Amino acid sequence: PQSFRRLEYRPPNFTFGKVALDIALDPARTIVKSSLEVLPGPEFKPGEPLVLQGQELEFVSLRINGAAHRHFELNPESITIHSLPNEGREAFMVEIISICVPEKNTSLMGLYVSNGNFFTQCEAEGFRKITYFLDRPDVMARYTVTLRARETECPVLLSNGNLIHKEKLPNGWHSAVWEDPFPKPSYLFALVAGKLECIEETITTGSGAKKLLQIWVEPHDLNKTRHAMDSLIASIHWDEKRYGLELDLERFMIVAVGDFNMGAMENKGLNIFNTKYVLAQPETATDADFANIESVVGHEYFHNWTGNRVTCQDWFQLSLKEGLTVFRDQEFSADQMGSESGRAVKRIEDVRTLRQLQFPEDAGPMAHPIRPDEYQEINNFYTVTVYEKGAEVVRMYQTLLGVDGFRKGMDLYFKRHDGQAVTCEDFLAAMADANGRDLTQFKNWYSQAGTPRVKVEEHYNEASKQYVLTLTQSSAKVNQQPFHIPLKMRLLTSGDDQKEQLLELTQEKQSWTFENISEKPVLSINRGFSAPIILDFVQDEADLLTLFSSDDDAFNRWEAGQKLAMQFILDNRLPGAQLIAAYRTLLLDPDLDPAFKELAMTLPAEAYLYEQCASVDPQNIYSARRAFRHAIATELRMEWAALYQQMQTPGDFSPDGVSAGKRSLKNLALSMLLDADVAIWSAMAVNQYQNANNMTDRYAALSGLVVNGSKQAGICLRDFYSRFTDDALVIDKWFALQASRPPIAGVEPTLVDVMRLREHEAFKLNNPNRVRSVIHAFCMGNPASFHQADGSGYAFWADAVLTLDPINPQVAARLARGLDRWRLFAEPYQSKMHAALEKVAASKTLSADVREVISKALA
Ligand code: BAL
Ligand code: ZN
Repeated sequence: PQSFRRLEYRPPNFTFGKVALDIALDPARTIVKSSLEVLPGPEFKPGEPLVLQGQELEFVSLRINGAAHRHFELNPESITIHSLPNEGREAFMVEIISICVPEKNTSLMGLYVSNGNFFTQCEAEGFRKITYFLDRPDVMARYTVTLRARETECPVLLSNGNLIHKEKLPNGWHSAVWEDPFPKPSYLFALVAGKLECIEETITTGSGAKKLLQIWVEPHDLNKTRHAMDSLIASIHWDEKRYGLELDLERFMIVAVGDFNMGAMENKGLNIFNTKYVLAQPETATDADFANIESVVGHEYFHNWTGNRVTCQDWFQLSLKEGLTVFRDQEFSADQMGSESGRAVKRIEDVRTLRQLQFPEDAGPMAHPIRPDEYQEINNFYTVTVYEKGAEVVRMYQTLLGVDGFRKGMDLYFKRHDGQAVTCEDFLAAMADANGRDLTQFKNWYSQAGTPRVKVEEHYNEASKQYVLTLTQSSAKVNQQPFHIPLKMRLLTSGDDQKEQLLELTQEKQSWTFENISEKPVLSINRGFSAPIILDFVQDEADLLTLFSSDDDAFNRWEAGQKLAMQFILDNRLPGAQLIAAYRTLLLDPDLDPAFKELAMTLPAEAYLYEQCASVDPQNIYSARRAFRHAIATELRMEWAALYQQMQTPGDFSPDGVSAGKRSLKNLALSMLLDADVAIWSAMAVNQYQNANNMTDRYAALSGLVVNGSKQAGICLRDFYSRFTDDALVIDKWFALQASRPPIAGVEPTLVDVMRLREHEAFKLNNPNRVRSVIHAFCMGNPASFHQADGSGYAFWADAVLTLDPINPQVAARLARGLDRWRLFAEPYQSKMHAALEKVAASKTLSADVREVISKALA
């Protein structure tokens, strides 16, 4: 297989000025006429041919400067054009006509049909499936797009930028012309056509300009768009206020589509979204859905500056836009929480995601730096490392430079690079130069994979009242250079006189001496998770209990609780009286945010526990975690029962952070009560299921019944399906809940259910959301049911990867990641996983996407 290497980057030999596309839309035969103004590029050499990428296209004709041109070769993935006018020294026009077949396109890259409407997805390399092109992010051009279609089938015709012309054509066709005033790379191109309707609003931005905002959906979904519109408006205001960045187009559109590989896509002025991240109303969307919509709408909108106005030189730089934009959306969502404790809740959730998903990736066969050096298929590098760890790296700049210093760096970044395609070094240089800081060592975060470990040693001298802290960093991989690690810390003493400080660990080993420390302090370190590291710090239970009950840093308070629970579970111990008392105190504390309590009482995920083990026995971990949880459920049942009543949110539903936090604690209480005694508490859960005025409560009740094997589960599941049969996103939840059910004694294995769900009339292999709700949910989100000693889960996985690959390589490759950590598992799991991987590897027809993932897992 071909590998692409970062250091082999060469600037393009040609580039484009103006691009005019004329697209006659037909599901079976879309004709694309592309007129390209070709100019010498930065690496121009006279006489070199022009090579344009193109995939799955039927070539029709080529003209240069108006005349038919015969000097070209066609390959499956490109066209090479020779004998260019004047050897290509001056601008010339290339006109190519080609045909593609949207209705046959199940990969959902390029132009495709979903529910009768046309959509595109071009990032990273989908544009080449629409027309022949220099399909690389450092070729930025100005686009004019003419869309033609039958008016009855496609009354709505959308593309990037501003609508400049509409016209009726003969034979029931019509056309629309869109012009995007900003040069852009091809990955930001989009078109949408079909039977859609929108809600719209006009807003005035900081400079006084009026902007038209639209959210386009299928007509029956119009009543579920308000929250996305509110989120968009909030995002626009936030980016102005926090970064001084204004919307630059007259019109900004979001379109929802039910068939989509990713969450959403930031095409210039025409964001295309998975319906999952647009559609919400209280009856059909959970609090998590509302929060995700706000965050994804923000994320795509923020890309308009961090990604679109300043884009990536090449795909190795992906984290330049993604890490930065995730950081921005995290900060936006945190601000929307409206309080310090709300911000902390958001931070804990983000770190939890990082540690559950990114830490395993960084320790497994697909580990890569946030800026990878090599890839076979770029689609495989839209990873939690590039996104979430990338965001942590951006956050560390802010920690080191301060919020104001970070803003100065951002200002300089835009001043220098607006309209350019740049690199991660350019971002680092802007941060360094704007603040007069040498950030040379910080570059290691971009080039070294693996989660760094920091060992903590403390020495308190009673006589001299000195406290010495020694930190030693070690990297996960050999031959790595020390990282520049910002660690927020505070010494907690009864005198409360020590302030929070920022330590910068830059050497392998460093010590800090603190004077006049009146008593042996309790160390609170890596506060707010200021660096994405693993702390090797053996803190005794008494200190952890102190932190859990009184650390003023909410993140570390939560962290202490997680560490305590983790130690107990890994030692297969049940919580003792002291820990139960600490939990009780926390639950009864009237000043604590309910959302925080819910996080503090939620145990570390199995995936995170696995990473703490030298050899994983998944069933042992599952049983130990379950027993620990059952003890908390039982011993605190009076508190859970009281909280269940106290946390009711009567009245109209509101998805705000405070109400959502109350619901989350109430529903945790319900789930604990069901865990304590399903026979007693099922009636209350059924009552909540039947009378809920919102999906959060209805779904939580249903989930509690299913997960705990209640006798009422079946009837409620059937009721749920019939209530929501016509709502695809809710039916996804119905599928996902059953595929995520853990093993229950006396109930048939979840895999049997999953096999049945795969045969269900509403299951569709072509729809990524539906596939993810069954297959990915089972294989990647249900460890205790998936990891069976007989290997049945792994055999199912192999079969699913092989079935999905020819339909949609991206969806298949995600699933293929499911056995990444096979070497970490004990026998018999390890051998059975290996056999499943070998089975997939033996296929002769794997996509490049799946081939890369499987071969790296086996390497
Ligand atoms: N650029 C791909 C989708 C996203 O990260 O916004
Ligand atoms: Zn993004």
